[in-house]
Amino acid sequence: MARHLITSAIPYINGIKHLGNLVGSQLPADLYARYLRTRGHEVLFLCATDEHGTPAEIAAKKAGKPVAEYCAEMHEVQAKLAEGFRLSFDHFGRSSSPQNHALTQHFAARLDDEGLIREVSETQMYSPTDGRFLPDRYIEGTCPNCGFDSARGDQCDNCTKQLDPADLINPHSTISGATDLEMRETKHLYLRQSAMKDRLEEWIDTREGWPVLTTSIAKKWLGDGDGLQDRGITRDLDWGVPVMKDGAPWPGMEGKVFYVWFDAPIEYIACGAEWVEAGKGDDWERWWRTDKGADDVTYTQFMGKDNVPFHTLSFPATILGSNEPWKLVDYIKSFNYLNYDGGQFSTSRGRGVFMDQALEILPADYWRWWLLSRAPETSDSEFTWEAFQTDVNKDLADVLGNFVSRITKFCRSKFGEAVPEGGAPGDREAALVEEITRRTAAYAGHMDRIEIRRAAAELRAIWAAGNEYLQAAAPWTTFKTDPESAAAQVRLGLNLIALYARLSAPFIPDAAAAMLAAMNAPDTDWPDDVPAALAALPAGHAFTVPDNLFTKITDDQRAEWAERFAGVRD
Ligand code: B3M
Ligand code: ZN
Repeated sequence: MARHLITSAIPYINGIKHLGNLVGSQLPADLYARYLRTRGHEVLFLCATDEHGTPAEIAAKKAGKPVAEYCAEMHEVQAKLAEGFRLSFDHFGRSSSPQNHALTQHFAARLDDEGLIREVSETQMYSPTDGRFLPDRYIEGTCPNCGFDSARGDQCDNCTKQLDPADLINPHSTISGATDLEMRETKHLYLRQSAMKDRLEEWIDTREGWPVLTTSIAKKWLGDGDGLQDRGITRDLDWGVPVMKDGAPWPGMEGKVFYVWFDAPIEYIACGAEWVEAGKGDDWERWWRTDKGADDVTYTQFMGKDNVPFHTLSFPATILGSNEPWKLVDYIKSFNYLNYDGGQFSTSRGRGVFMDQALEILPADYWRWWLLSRAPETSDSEFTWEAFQTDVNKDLADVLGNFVSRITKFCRSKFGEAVPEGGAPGDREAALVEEITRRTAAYAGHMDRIEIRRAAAELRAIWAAGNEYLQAAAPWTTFKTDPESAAAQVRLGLNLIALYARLSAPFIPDAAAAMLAAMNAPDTDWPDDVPAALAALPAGHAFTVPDNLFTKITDDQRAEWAERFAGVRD
């Protein structure tokens, strides 16, 4: 038994996430956590909402609520949706927690004591009307290059030229529309990442077996010479972790907060403390401090590819720079993007299916299965309603659901609702047991290596093997001439259902629970000995016929949903 710490990238607070976000971090992290638990490992699986920064402030303003209140509400909304998708976090924390405030300030102080923080003076656009400095993307104006009238302060979307807010003609604040903008001087703290280039490079070079997607992105940013820039870790905002040191305002930094990307990864650790505070655990340091037992923990992070630089460079720089024995990540599983029906999911335009909408139309297992079995691991992948309908109907309804339904109903009609006795397994049964044993080992191998699509393909093959067996053995025919042999066939089939439930639970936990309940087989442990597991339910063991596990998606539903989610979400 090993100890596994798992974190998923923490979703932004400013709105409900779409299915592309879900499959890029939280869902695969949950799959892995569930799998490791069934293997008997000790798992701590943490996630949280990422609550600071300008987007949170703006979203709160739009909702007409104080930002703290908005975040508290949205946290609850996201927590409910996570439950709906059966994300089995040990704790779902908040980056705005007192624990994260304290830890973020602690890390900044440590970095300062190590000589890794410097103060930088810069000029930035200030809006007296808004009473704040404006981040580049909240300034718009006319592009000096092409004349496009809605160019952003960082870039013109029309001609793609990179811009500086000061370049814009007639700039205005996109928050208030104010045009009386002025350049003002402001001071910020910078983390001297450049001074840590060698340590970071050495650390990354010693990471073994990382996915190419992860290391190539890290290497690119480490780059040649100017790759690793010093990074501003403070902002002129109201909402965030105040820049303080040793409980007092940081001289010269009054009224400022830490940059959201500085405090967000620290929340992974703080979330452990929140988990203890919530009474769910009693010692978070044995997961997070290598001097307190965490050196035998394996730490795996899940995230979309756009978050990789922050996890391979910025956050490790914070940890290494602190010179304290915090646990560093062992393996980073990163994902490409899931596209939506010929384009991209878009939060701003409401294009695609969002977590709340998904659960309104179908149970979590349908989504979990499809998203995971098509996870964008080696390249971007695409959600289409046709593919979704085809896969759900075939894999879940025709293969798995149908197997469970046929075998239980046939048994009930001929032998009653108990595992039948009599007969003995023959060659066909032996061949099936051999195949399932071999495939279960392959499946476990993929799950151990977090090869999600391959794991799903193997699981699908395991389900299909049962169906093919049933088709070939045809107990309904056998029964007419040889009821004893039919009894042996049905006995194996019923045992397969219990085995399927245990193997499938990480992907489709609700269906798996329904299968186990119907089989009256509460054992959720991993079947280490497959042949033994396939004989575990003895003759006479009572079961019930479960309700249909999955309902097929009709063409009408498919057409209706395709239309409903193509448009703009209000
Ligand atoms: N909130 C971005 C995202 O949700 C960001 C991740 C933070 S991980 C520490 O993709
Ligand atoms: Zn332009």
